Amino acid sequence: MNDDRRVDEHSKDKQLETFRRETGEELTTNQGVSIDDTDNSLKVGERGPTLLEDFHFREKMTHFDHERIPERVVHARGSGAHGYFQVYESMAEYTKAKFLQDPNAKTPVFVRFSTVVGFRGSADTVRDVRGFAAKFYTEEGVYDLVGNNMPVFFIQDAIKFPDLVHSIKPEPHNQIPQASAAHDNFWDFISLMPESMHMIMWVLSDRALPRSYRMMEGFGVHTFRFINEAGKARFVKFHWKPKLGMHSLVWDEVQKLAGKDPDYNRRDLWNAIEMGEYPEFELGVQIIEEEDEHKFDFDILDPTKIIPEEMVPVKIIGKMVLNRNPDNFFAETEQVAFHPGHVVPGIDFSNDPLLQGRLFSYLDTQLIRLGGPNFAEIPINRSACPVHNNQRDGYSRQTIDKGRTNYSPNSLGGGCPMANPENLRAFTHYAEKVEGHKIRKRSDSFKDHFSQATLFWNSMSSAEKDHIVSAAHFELGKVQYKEIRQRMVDLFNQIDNELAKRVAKGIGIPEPQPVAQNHGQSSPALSMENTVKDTVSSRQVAILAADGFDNSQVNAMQQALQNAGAKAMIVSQFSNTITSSTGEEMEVDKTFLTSASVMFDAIYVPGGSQSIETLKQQGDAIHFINEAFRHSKAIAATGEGEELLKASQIQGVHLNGSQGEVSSDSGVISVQNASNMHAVAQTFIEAIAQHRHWMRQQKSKVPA
Ligand code: HDD
Repeated sequence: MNDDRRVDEHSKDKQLETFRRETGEELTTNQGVSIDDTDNSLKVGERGPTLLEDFHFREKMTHFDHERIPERVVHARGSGAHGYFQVYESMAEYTKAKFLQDPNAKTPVFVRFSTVVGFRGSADTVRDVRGFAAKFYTEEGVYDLVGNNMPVFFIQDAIKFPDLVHSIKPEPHNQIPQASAAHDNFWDFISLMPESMHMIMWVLSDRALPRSYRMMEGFGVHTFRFINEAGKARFVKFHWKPKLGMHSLVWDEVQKLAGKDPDYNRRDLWNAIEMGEYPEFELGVQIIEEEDEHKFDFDILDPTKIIPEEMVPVKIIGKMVLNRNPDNFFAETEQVAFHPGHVVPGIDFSNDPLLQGRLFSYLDTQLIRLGGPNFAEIPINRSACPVHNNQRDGYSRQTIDKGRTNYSPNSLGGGCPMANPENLRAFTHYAEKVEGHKIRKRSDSFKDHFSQATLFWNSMSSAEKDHIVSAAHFELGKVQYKEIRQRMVDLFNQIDNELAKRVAKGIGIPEPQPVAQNHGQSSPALSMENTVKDTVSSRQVAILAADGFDNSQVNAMQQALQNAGAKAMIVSQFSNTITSSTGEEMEVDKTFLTSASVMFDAIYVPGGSQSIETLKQQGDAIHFINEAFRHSKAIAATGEGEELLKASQIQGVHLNGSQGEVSSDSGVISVQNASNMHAVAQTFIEAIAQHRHWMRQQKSKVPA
């Protein structure tokens, strides 16, 4: 018996290796019998009927017929990656969890990011919460941190989850709409569920449109417990902070991307890892002493509440690096089974009623989704440390348990496997003292549904507020029943009168009178404006060019972008090579047909009079510029490139770079005299790092 529990960064990979299979040369049946023809079924004569004895046909066909498993009832569409987690310093003071002790130890992880509402084949870029589920293969067993990219949830009690999900999924009579909350059923439900309003503010905000899975925060949402070696418990909230900062797309852009590249976020994650741009997230914790449980003006067991970072700082304790794509989507990303109940010694639950219900649902769902109780044997789900118990049999059992005993206590098997109360490594549930009457009732401490929604609204920049209001116009604009829109305006009015009036204006509802006083508090950590904006690492830049482009300008810009970690691509009319004004040839990476401005973070237009004259005649090139401008992206033009900007609708509105001067007003850099390409490129790079330039005025005048 090998009972070695040691786990290192490579343990999980080595375990998976035992299940991997390369494609061999010879085609066989599942029984290993060689096959001479897989293109023609066995028939009576060339034109006769197929024979039942064609075992190769039957096996091939039945396997195919059974290829699909039920998709997840929520979070059906997702993308996964392997990596490792490493703690920065021992957390022994707070928790005995082994993987949080040794800064030199790397624990293997598998992470799955997901959208919530859409079906498995739906588009990535939709307005939705994103799942952020991490599986840690620790030497004390599997630990799952099953979180989202928003720190609160729609409901306070898990018993409402089926209602919530029914309301947001496509309506049952016609299965419309796909991957969208913009329909009557959802807003009908929400308008009757004031506890959802804090979460609704997050869902209407830019957080619901991440530029990349690599550029969003993650949250454990609930309050959990850390338990240290001495048995002392503290409350803890988990946070993931992306090293690249938090960045989002804009609404018009996500809708276009859903058609141009429905796999946008999936592709981004995959490509980043293939390129060696490994996504990194830091793990942070907010720790609350047990005696401080009641010191807040909200209940820390209420999952519709955050603990503002200004109130309890987030202590950064380690980092996760995702450095390997899965070998097989189905085997790994589809079959991975997360469960908030997968905890290890040192981490425990709280009485949050949403968490308590989740502890039932996840195991239950895997039984139907993965076909029975043996899902923990599926390679991606296997613990990296040994597993021993008396659980046996069931569909597709893999393990060959030796010996005659499958019960406990036993004497015939030497009493093994044995639950040992002396084992200090064993999981011991925290002995919280609880007493009360059996009642179906919500605590009064869960009743304030609006203060933190107001806090969120107050914390937004003016651009973020604009986006929330127009998101509400879109979502509620799709709602046919006016009484639902009215009820929503009434709820927004509980948050802030200005917000309610602005929402009302766009959806044909009278502007309401104030009913509640805004408390005026804010939390700067909630605004994405305050995120990291110092890197262009892995950003995608389109260089628009045609025959006759200025080679030295393109080279200088490409080099500078590459040095800064960004990826520049030549976009032109045909997928061919183009020739510069001095005769150099350059490969075209993408065409106007195979790409679009929405797939890039920034645009550069180099000079070269012939190139610019050609591009000026191409509506696609003009559209590229207008659209990127509308989406507030950085745009640079050098030499004659400025003429292309002038030919677009952004002309006159924002171009204030005069000859020889480098200007980045509102992220548009236009320099006629390109003698100092170094300075231009640096200004452009700084403008890209800003992610978007919301301050641009008159954006709506630009047609795109
Ligand atoms: Fe859930 C999947 C996150 C509330 C029931 N949930 C699921 C996934 C994530 C979350 C990230 C996808 C995991 C994966 O990639 O496979 N869920 C959350 C968060 C919640 C939450 C952060 C609130 C704080 N969920 C929640 C409740 C219930 C569920 C209240 C039911 C009582 N969730 C499920 C589920 C899913 C699931 C039905 C579907 C597929 C799966 O579990 O494996 O059991």
